Amino acid sequence: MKREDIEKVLAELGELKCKTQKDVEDARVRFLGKKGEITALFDEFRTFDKEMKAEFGRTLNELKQTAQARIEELKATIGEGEVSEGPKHDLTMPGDPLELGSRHPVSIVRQEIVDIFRKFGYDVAEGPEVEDDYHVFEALNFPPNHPARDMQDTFFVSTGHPNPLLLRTHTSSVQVRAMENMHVPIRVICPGRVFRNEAISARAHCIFHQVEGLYIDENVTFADLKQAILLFAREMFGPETEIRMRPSYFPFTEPSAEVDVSCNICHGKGCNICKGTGWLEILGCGMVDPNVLEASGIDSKKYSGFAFGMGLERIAMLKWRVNDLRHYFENDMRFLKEFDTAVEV
Ligand code: 2U9
Repeated sequence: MKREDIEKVLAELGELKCKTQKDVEDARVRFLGKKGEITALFDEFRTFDKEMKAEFGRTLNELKQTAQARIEELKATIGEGEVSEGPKHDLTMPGDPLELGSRHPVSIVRQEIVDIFRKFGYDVAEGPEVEDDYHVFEALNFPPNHPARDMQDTFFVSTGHPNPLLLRTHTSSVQVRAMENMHVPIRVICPGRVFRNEAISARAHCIFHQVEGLYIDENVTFADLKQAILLFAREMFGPETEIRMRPSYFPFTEPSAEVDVSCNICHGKGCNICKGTGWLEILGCGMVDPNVLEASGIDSKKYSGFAFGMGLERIAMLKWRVNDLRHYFENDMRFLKEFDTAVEV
């Protein structure tokens, strides 16, 4: 190695011109890369004896620092130079399409139900998912030892408290709050998410969605309930739909009924969706138990009311003939895209 070798590299560095970041990278490789000119000088330097090392060590280090500083300087300034060369991108190229979302089937069904009841003059109310024992059980006439109040059936957030917090097992707690806060007549529907401590299967899930309704006024009778449900069923499932009611039991309604709609797939002939019966169960309902009215301060001698409740996943399963509830919770795009009411996100 001679002094001239180092000076030659220094001169090259001084004359270095780059137009693009790629040129800068090429220059870095040329001088400082594994096989670069400065790296080669260092390789040679390693073979020198003590005396030669003392002569060249400092100058070589300075050369390396000069090269690094020059490359960094070019890297930092090159952007400005490029702008004057015109845009790097072809602005006439078509853009990437924006992915459109689609509404979840449960949301579609909820909206349909809410729209129907709004037309009937119902208000829509929502309430907390974490509730207290009073609004989920006590005010709804659940006896103290009812199985739903058990840890086996309900998710408790806090225990050992006289009024423990829990995840609501139905949206009825929202109607209880409506009775506390609104004046009679009350006409309200409550859509929302509910939680039950159930093993997950094709037919059950620990989270699902309901729409419940409540109507309280003077002289509300079972005939009003039946007519409201019939009108709803015809709006929801088509004008030909018939309903039938079967006696049932709920702590909060008396009398209570389960409602079936005529199967609009086989029109009563019997198919595998209605399991050959010609009927599909869609909701439960009943006349509000006087104890429930009184618990929220409504005079049960003057007023009466009806209530109903339905599971949205079940209705969506019937509507689209989905045979496994778990699809609604897995967010698999192949499933979600089946529901074609695309909306912009
Ligand atoms: C108040 C008074 C009465 C709401 C009602 C049902 C019947 C019912 C189930 C349907 C399927 C729940 O999702 S599901 O598992 N619901 O059968 N719900 S009457 O009754 C009320 C609610 C609030 C104050």
